[in-house]
Amino acid sequence: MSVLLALLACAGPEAPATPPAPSASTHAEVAPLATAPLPTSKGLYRISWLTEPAPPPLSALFEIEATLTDAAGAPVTDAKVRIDARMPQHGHGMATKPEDDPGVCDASGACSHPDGRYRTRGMKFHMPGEWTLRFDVEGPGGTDHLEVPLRL
Ligand SMILES: [Cu+2]
Repeated sequence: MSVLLALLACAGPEAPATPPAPSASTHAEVAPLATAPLPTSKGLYRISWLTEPAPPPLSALFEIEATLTDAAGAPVTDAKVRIDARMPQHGHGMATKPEDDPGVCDASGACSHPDGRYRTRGMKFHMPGEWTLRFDVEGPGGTDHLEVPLRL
């Protein structure tokens, strides 16, 4: 058994002796923003988000999953979250029309978002440069929004 454990331990990935060289990727500033919950403008909610794929590609479709909580960190399941992106310096938005997933809906048309997760499909950053990702929230605590600057 100890031999097997030793073999398994040896099979694990080894830590690189030197850190990888800085990537020349234009996405370098996007990925770290995707994990930490950020307070919305008025502080009513917190939003964390990730893109699929991550980091978001240039000139290809991607999706965003946002997790919405109240200021105390409890998931908000019955809000509406609209996600959009613009290039403020160019005065234009996306060329695609993103669709916000309605969530889980019952026969009466009432929808909810289990665990406070909201998904938007059909996003595309069609130009490199400065983008602003915007989340508009209509929830039980009121309306609020979050803007996140990104550079592609
Ligand atoms: Cu542009």
